[in-house]
Amino acid sequence: MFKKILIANRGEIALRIIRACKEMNIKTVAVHSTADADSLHVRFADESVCIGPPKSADSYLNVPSIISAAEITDAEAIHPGYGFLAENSSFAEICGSTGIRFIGPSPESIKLMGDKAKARETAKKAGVPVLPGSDGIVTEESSALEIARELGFPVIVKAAAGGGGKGMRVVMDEVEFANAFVMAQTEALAAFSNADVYIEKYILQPRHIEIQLMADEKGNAVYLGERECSIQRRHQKLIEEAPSVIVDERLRKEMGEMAVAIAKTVKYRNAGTIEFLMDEDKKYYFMEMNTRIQVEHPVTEMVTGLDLVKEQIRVAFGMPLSFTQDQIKITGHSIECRINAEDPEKFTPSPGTLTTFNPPGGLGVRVETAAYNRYVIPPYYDSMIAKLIVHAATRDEAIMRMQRALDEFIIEGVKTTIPMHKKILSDPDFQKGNISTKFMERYSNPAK
Ligand code: MV4
Repeated sequence: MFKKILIANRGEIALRIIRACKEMNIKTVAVHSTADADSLHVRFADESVCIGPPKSADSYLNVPSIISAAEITDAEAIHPGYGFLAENSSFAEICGSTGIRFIGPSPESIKLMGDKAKARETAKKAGVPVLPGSDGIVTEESSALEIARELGFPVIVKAAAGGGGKGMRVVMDEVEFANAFVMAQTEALAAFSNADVYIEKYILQPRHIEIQLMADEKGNAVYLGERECSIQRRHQKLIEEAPSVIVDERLRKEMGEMAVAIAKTVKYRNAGTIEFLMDEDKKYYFMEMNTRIQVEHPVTEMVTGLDLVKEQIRVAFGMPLSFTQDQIKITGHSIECRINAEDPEKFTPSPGTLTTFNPPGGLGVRVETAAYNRYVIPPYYDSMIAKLIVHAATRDEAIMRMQRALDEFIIEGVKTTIPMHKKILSDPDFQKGNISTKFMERYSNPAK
């Protein structure tokens, strides 16, 4: 096994990875910006290296500094966590060429799935349903309009280099099309230096359901069930759960096998997620693949009893998967609330000092955080300060447990999303499982 791993991240995910390493007897190297010198990930790692000033571009995204840090500490592998360099194919390639194992998929897989138009073609080739849409990218406005007419409105124009909601334009009718198409191209060029866009039929009230995958270098790939991630706002997920109320045993197997087919088609390795959109008739369509460990991975861990980060490290070392498909059983129900330090009305970040930080506990409660009493939230990074995860026998019990845990979670000094989570958890539609990606819109606008 690896003797030493460098963690190219900060916050709760850096701690999560350090914990997995400790339990595997692997030494850890933390990297940090000057703003994070007093962070728990620095404190709990065996060694630490300061890699630059506060701004992410100068520190957590500073590839030469991170590679140098790995070289001077003799780290054999780098775990990128999520965000920052996790889906940067050049970084994965540089790791490889400097003899450092990147704990994740190959640079080729990252690059392929980073191009959402190519990812769509790959899914199609694997026999996975995709939404009716263009064959690859469309450059000419006239042919784009022709395709949109054939699909029938509404349609959505998406940036090939986008994902996660950036560079998308929904077009409700023909009158808006030409303008929206050019706007999408212009936005894509500005945001990603790549104007490529493609077109899909637009689903009005989809659910977002994703399948967790794990694959090794020997060609084994398994699915670990689904996560329901429909409760989101401005393309930021707020609550995730496993399993989804809408997915039964048969559908889980079918979607799982579809996800595995994509993994096998591209010889995928390590952790990955296939995102699907599901319509009101429970028809599902491939949307994107995420080539990283995700924020919401704990809900899958809670219902499978598996440690996904340890498994990532094992397969990156070249070991085979430690479980087979028929050993994976979904037990009970898990919910995660992302606790952000932000003004819940204005959606603006709320940095500052946590004058009180009292996380909940008790049976079936898990808190993933790097915050502590008197911790100062720096203004440079994202606003998530904790993930609160519960596990219980049933969804109803998990909801009750989450409500109890949210009541115990006392954070003072900054505004947080805890009150918003309490409202969602007590919403009759949420409790019935009657949710879609439009839930938060209807929620903040009772007229809908
Ligand atoms: C869609 C869609 C409806 N129809 N594509 C948003 C993020 C990006 N990954 C793709 N997204 C969507 N693509 C078609 N053909 C609706 C969304 C969408 C969405 C998807 C998942 C979760 C939240 C969402 C919020 C708004 C729009």
